[in-house]
Amino acid sequence: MSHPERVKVMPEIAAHALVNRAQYDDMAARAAADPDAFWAAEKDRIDWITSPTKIKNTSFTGDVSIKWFEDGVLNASVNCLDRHLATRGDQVAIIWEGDDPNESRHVTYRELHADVCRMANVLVALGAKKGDRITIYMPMIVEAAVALLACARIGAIHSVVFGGFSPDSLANRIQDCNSNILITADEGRRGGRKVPLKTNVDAALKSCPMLKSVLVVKATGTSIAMTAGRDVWYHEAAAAVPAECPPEPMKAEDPLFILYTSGSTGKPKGVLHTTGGYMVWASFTHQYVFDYHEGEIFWCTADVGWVTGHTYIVYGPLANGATTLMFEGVPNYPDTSRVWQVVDKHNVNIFYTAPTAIRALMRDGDAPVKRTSRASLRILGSVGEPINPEAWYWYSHVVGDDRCPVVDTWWQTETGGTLITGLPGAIDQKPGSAGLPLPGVKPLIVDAEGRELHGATEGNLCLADSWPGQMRTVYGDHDRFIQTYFSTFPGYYFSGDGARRDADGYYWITGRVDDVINVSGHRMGTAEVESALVAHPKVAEAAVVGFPHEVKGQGIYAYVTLISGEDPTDDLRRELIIWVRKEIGPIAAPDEIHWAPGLPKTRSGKIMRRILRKIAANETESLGDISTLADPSVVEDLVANRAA
Ligand code: 6R9
Repeated sequence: MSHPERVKVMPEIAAHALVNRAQYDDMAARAAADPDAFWAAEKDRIDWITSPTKIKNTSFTGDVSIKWFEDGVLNASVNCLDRHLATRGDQVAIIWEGDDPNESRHVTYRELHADVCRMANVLVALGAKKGDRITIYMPMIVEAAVALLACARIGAIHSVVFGGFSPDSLANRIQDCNSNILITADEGRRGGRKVPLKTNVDAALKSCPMLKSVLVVKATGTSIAMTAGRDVWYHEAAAAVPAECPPEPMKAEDPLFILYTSGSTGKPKGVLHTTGGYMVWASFTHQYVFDYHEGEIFWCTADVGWVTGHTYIVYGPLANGATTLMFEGVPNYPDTSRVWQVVDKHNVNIFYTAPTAIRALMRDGDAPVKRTSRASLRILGSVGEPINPEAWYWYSHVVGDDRCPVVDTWWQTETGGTLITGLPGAIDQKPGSAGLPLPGVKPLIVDAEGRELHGATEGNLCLADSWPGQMRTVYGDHDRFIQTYFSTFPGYYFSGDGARRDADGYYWITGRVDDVINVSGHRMGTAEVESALVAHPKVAEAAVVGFPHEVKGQGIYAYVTLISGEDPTDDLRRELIIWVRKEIGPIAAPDEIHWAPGLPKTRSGKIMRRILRKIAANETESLGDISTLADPSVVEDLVANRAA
C-alpha cells in the first residue's frame, strides 16, 4: 500500500494545541539561546519547598557531572499528590482496569494521597530511611503506583524490577543496590494466568541476606508462605498507621529511583535518576508531547517495571493532575477487542503504546477495532522501537479514524522522558520518523570517528548537551557511566542508537548500533542471553544476535555450540529455551536456536557478529569480507545449517 510521506498537522488539533508551530520554533530558539532562562521558567511547573536559584550545571567531559536546579528542595510525591488536593482532591487520579474485564477501580487524588501516606508510614515502621534502596516487584495494580510514591515520600530510592523477571534477575538487582526492603504481592494476573510473584521472591531472597523485610500486598488472595520476622502483610500493617505522613524534603539532586537496564556488556546497569530535573522533565514532556489538556484521561500501556511506566503512568501524569489509567492485563484477553473496549469503557483521550502491540493487533485485522467506538480518542502515541510506516498508518487510520495525530516518541531509560518527537499541534508527522528534538534537546549525528556530520546524513545518534531528565550516574559505578555513554564520542552523550537525519531535520532511528536488541520494545543485552546459555551444563559456547521479527520488531537468535559428545536434539532445544526463560525471564527466551559446531571468529578470537546477524536475517548472499576469519569454513557450515 502506498501512503503519503508527510502527514500535516491537523488544523482542528493545532487550533487548540498547547504548542503550535510558531510556538515550538520560539520555545526551541529560546531554550537554545539561554537554557538557564528557559528552564528557570519551566521549573515552576513543579512545587518547590525551596525554589532553586542555580539552574544548569553540567559537564560531559572529565568526570562527567550533571546537576540541575541543585539548590532547590522538593518532594516528588507532594508534586503528584498534595498539591492537587485543594483543587482536585475528588478527581480520579488512577483508573485501574483489571485483567478481568469485570474489575476496575477509581482512586481519587485524596484517596491516593491517603494510600501513599499509609504505605510510607508502614515503610518507616519497617525501618526505612531516606536514601535506602527499596525494591518493588509488583503486578500492575494500584499499589504498584502507591509503592513508588511512598518511597518518594520518605526519600527512599525505589528500584522497580519488572514482574516478568526471574528470581535470579530479581536477586541480582537486589544485590547490586544492596536493597533492604522489598514490596511485592502474593500473585499477579495477566491474560487469565497467575504470576507467582511471592514464590519468586522467596527463591530470590535465598541469595540476598541484605534484604530484611518483605511487604506483601494481597492481590489475588492465594495462599502463600510467609516467613516470620521478614514478611509482613500490607493490609495488616496499613491498618495500624495513620493516613498522614510528612514528606521528606529532598534536594533536587537527591536520587529518586534506580532502574536497571540492559547494556551491550556485562550485567544490567542501575540507571540513576534524581528528583528535581526528572520531575520537571516528566511534567514538561507529558504535557507537551501528548498535548495534555486539563481533565483528559491518559492511558500508557507500559508496565511500571519499565521507564515508560515510571514517567508516563506515574510521575508525568500525576504531576500534571491528570487521570492516568493502569491496565493489569494484556491486549488480547479475553479477546482481541480488549484494548478498544477499555478505551470506550473509560473514555480514554490519549493512548500511548508500543509498535509491537500495534503490529500484534494489526494481525487480527480491523474487525476487533471497528466493533468499538473509540470516539473519545484524541491523540495516539508510540514508543519503544521504530514504528514501521505500515503499522503507523494502520494505527492512524483504523484505530484513530484519521482524526487522531500519531506521535512517535524517541527516548531511553537513560533520558528520563521523550527527547525526539513530533508535537501533535506543531509538527507534521513523517511516519517512521521520530520527528524533531523537543525544546532544549540538542541531538547530533557523528561518524565512527566522532566527527559531527551536518545536514541530511546518517550515523551515530548523540546529544551535545544535557537536559533536566538525564540520568546522573550508574548506581555505584560512575566510571561505568562515563565509559558507557561519554567515552565513545568524547564530549557527547552517546545513545547507542543509529539515526538518519533528513533534509527537514527529522530524525529516523535506525536501531541500536551496539549489542543491544529490542524485543517487543524491551531492551535485552545479547551478552545477558549468552551468559544464561553458557551456564547450561551442555553448552560450550553461545552467540546471540537480533533478527527481524514481524511482530516483536527483533527476535532473539542464538548460535549454540554444545560440549563435545552432546547431541543437538529438539528436546535439548526446548530445554535451552526453558532454561533461558528461567534464568532471565520469558522476554529473553530465544526464538531460534541454531546449532553451531563453530562460531566465526577473528584471529584474535572476537566473534564476528556482523556475519551472525546476516545469517540470522537470511541475508546470506551479502556476508561481506570473511577473509579475516580464523576459519572461513565455519561460515559455510552455518549458512548450510541455517534454522528454517
Ligand atoms: C523508552 C524506552 C531505549 C531504546 C532506544 C531505541 C529504542 C525507544 C523509540 C526507539 C525508535 C522510538 N527506542 N523509542 N527507537 N523509535 N520511538 O523504550 O526506553 O527501554 O531504555 O529503550 O529503545 O533503540 O535506545 P528503553
